[in-house]
Amino acid sequence: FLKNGTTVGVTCVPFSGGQPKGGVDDGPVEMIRFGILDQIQGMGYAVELSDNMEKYRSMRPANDPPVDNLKNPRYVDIATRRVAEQVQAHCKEGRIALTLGGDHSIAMGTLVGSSSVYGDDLCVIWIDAHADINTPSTTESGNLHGCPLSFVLGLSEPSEALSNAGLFDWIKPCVRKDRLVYIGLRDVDTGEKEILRKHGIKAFSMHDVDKHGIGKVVEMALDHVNKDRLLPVHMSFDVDALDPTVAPATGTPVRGGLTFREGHYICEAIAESGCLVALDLVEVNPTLGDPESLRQTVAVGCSLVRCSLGESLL
Ligand code: 4U7
Ligand code: MN
Ligand code: MN
Ligand code: MN
Repeated sequence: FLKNGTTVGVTCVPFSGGQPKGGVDDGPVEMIRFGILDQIQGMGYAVELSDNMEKYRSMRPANDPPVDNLKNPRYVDIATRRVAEQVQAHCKEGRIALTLGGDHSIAMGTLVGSSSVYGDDLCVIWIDAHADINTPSTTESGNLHGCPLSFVLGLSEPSEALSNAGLFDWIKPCVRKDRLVYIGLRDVDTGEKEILRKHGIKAFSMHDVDKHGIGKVVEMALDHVNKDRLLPVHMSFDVDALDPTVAPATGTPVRGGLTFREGHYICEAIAESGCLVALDLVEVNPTLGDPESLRQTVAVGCSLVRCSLGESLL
């Protein structure tokens, strides 16, 4: 596994506009305070930190009423566009693009960025309790952190209201449906289930993890998107994929999630494949719960990042 000579390009995105709860915008700063950048450097990587992260907060428009039921659409549009530029720049330089969130709407940006460099080859491994594939017409909450995949897959024609407002028109379909795979699902909306079925998108739910074990599930997931283990992989890891006893400080916890080891096993296996080009670690919300839940969640987020970068490989 290549460490020396490889650079990790870090994009910190203190952003909470994709959902209603404040605090998830403090995810990146808490992970940095916990030492994630030094830890990555300590593993033998060079670290390139892009951008001053305060920029994102100042992007919030004064007036941002819903469009098509979507909340904060202008704010999400402008912030994710910025994320896309940052991630693209890292990928162009051959860095592993690490994005620390922030809520999961930022994956619109990270995937546009990585796919602009890796094109059709890009494989996406989405680790989450949720499918995050609602379209502007299926979303009931209107929270854009539940929608990023529908945008990058190009699942719906932009509505008139969205195109009139000039929102999200910079997102072209850029991820292939057969190169997306999920692990960890257990809270999928009815409309999302229909989308997954209709488009034949591969998903391993917690039921599959119970049935086959995590080792087999990760192998099947990689076989689906990346049979020969030669294509570039973008892993988007939502900490709510983990069980709330393992990662309590997150906005949309769901019981019955991945254990500490199952989560880490996924990251280790991806590291072992040698295919990782981009990693998102999102939905850490340091303001939810007591100080111990916060410390535990930040610590587990950092540890997942290190494992994805090969920490536990001997
Ligand atoms: B996360 C939800 F309705 N599906 O669309 C929605 F259940 O990034 C949840 O995975 C979305 O945390 C969760 O609002 C988004 C809901
Ligand atoms: Mn998510
Ligand atoms: Mn989730
Ligand atoms: Mn969430």
